Amino acid sequence: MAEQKILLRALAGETQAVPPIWMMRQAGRYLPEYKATRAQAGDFLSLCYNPDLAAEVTLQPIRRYGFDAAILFADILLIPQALGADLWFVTGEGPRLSTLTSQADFDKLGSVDNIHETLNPIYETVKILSRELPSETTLIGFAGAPWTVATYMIAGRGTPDQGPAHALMQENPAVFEALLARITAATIEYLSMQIDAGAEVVKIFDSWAGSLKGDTFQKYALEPCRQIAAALKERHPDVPIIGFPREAGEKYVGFAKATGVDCVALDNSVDPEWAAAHVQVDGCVQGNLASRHMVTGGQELVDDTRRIVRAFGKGAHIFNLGHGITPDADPDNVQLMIDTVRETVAAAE
Ligand code: 1CP
Repeated sequence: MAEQKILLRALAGETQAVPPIWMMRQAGRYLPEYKATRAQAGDFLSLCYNPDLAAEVTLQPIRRYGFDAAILFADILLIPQALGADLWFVTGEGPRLSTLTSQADFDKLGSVDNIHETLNPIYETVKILSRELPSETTLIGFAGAPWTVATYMIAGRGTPDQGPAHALMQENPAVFEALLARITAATIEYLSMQIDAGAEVVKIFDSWAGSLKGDTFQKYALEPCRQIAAALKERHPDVPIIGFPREAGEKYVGFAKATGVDCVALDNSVDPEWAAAHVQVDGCVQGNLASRHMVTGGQELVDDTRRIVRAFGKGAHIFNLGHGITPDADPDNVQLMIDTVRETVAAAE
């Protein structure tokens, strides 16, 4: 049997001399080759739904940097669109969707059985990637977590405090919970199809988990993630799952055990030594370099990278940023990060 890929070994709990490396949003506007392919596609959604071009932009950062994992190029907002919400992107501003604030709005959503009509091109992209990726590179599929996806569906756009979603949770809990259940069911089918098409790992992005306080975190971040993980593990027991309850703070502790995910991705607000002691004790962790270093570079990038590699070096770790790389990042700083990870390990030996 071929030796297992290094990212899969980390997810299985193995401590490695050099941690596998990839980067959230590694395909994106900081890369000139991405901008060129996106221009060829026309707009962002046309790029997502064009399997050849979506595979191409997924491969670009692998060719440039040799990352240990490729993440499927798509977006978490394709699920709302597949459920019948209108979705468009306003240049320079971000996504816009039809809003969902009442039972009548909820009743207009389509059924989970019909999502694949919209999402078939995404499975096609996964198939192309599993043929074309280098044999040592792991293919990661993904979806948004139900709460994060719901925040966009309810407000119709990104919001700084997820206010409209919190309001619906208070004012109409029945509709709010029905929406979360519909997204949860759709996400299970979507990720399962990605796995059937060749995704070797899946990641669940709960970018707005941090705004769920008290028992709402348990009900609307942890529980949906547990349901998705349980359903996927039943169908695909060998496929590892990465959970990312961003800004969960102390609630990162025990998250992997409570949900059944194999790895917890950490944002950059948590201290790496603290996370090694309290989160990594349960298994693999991913993260947690601040994305701003990809813009500013220099000695601070080197120092923080070294600190993270050392803090997590005694357990299973996937080196990554704490959030996505931003369009103003300098591609040379990404190379500096990769070189620093490898040199730090060599220096410690
Ligand atoms: O063409 C462009 O540059 C548009 C920017 C862009 C990109 C590159 C968007 C719009 N989505 C993506 C791709 C994307 N989105 C990936 C691809 C794979 C990779 O990482 O390389 C992934 C995994 C996502 C996930 C995603 N989309 C999240 C979760 C992760 C996170 O960043 O917190 C979220 C919240 C979205 C929604 C979204 N899509 C795009 C934007 C600008 C946003 C955020 C909108 C907002 O909150 O205002």
